[in-house]
Amino acid sequence: MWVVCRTKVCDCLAAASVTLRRSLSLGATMAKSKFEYVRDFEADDTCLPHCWVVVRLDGRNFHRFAEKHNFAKPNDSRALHLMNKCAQTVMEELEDIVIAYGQSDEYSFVFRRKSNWFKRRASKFMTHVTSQFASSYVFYWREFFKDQPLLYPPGFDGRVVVYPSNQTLKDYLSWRQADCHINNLYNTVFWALVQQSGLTPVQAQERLQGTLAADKNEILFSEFNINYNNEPPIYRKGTVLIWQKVDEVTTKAVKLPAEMEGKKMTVARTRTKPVPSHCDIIGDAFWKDHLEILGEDS
Ligand code: DGT
Ligand code: MG
Ligand code: MG
Repeated sequence: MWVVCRTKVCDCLAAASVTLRRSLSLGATMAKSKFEYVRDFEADDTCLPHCWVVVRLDGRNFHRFAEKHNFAKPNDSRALHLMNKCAQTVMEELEDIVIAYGQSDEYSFVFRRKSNWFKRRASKFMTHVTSQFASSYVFYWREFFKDQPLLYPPGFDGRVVVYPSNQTLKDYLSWRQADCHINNLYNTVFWALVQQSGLTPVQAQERLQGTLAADKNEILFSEFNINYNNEPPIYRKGTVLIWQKVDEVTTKAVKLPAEMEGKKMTVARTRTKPVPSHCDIIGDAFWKDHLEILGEDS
C-alpha cells in the first residue's frame, strides 16, 4: 500500500516538474522571441531634461461644434467654465503639472522641469493629457450645458513643445494670452456690429479691416457704450490655473453619542487645489507673486 502511494506521489511530482519546465521554457521563448526586434522601430521621444514640457490641446473643428451646440457669440460662459473644469480634472488626475492656461477651445499644461513622469516620454504626456481632457469634456457636459444635449463626440488635438528656459516659457504663455486679447477684442466689436448695428458678417469684416486696437476700443465705446476694460476678465484674459491652498468646510454624518444622534459634524480642512484666476500673466507682477511656479523645486 505504502509502495503504491509513494509511486503515485512520485508520478505526480514528475508530471508537475515537466509542466513547470515547459512553462518556464515557453516563458523564456516569449520574452525573447524572434519578433522582439520590432520594438526597435519605436521612436525615442524622451523630452530634453531640465526643460519645461508644455502640452497644448485644441478643440477639433470647434467652429462647427460651437454652431451646432448654440454657443453664445462671441463668448459662451458655459463652454469656458466646462473647459476650466476639464483642465482642473487633468491637473488633479495627472502628475507634475505646475500651471495651466486656457482660452477659447485650447488649453496649455506646463509640467515641472524635473518631472520624470513616464520617463518624460512626449507621447505619454500628450496622450494622457488630451484623452483625460476629452473624456472629462463629455463627462461634465451636462453639468454646464443643462438643457443643451451633446450632439456628437468632440475631439481635441494635442502637441508637445519643450521650452529650455524660464523666459521662453513665460514668452510662450504671454503669446497665448496676447492671442486671447487680440481675438477677443476683434470678436467683441465684430459681433456688436452684427448683433446690435445689423451689419452682415461681410460688412462687419470690411468695417474692421485695417483697424488698430485703439480704433476697435473707440468703436465699442462711441457706438455701443462698451468700455472694453469692463468686459468680464475671463473673456479678456483667459484662465490661469495654479495650485493653491483652499479651506474646505464639509458637513459629515459621523457616529455621535446617543444624546446627539442625528446631528452632523462640520469638518474644516485645507486642501491644495488648482484654482482659476483671470489675471495678467504677461507682466512680471504675476511671476513675482508666485515665485514657487518657476522655482527650482516646482
Ligand atoms: P481646428 O482647431 O483647426 O480644428 O479648427 P477650429 O474650428 O476649432 O478653429 P480654432 O481652434 O482656430 O478656433 C476656435 C473656434 O471655436 C472658433 O471658430 C470659435 C469657436 N469658439 C470657441 N469658443 C467659443 C465661444 O465661447 N463661443 C463661440 N460662439 N464660439 C467659440
Ligand atoms: Mg480648434
Ligand atoms: Mg483654437
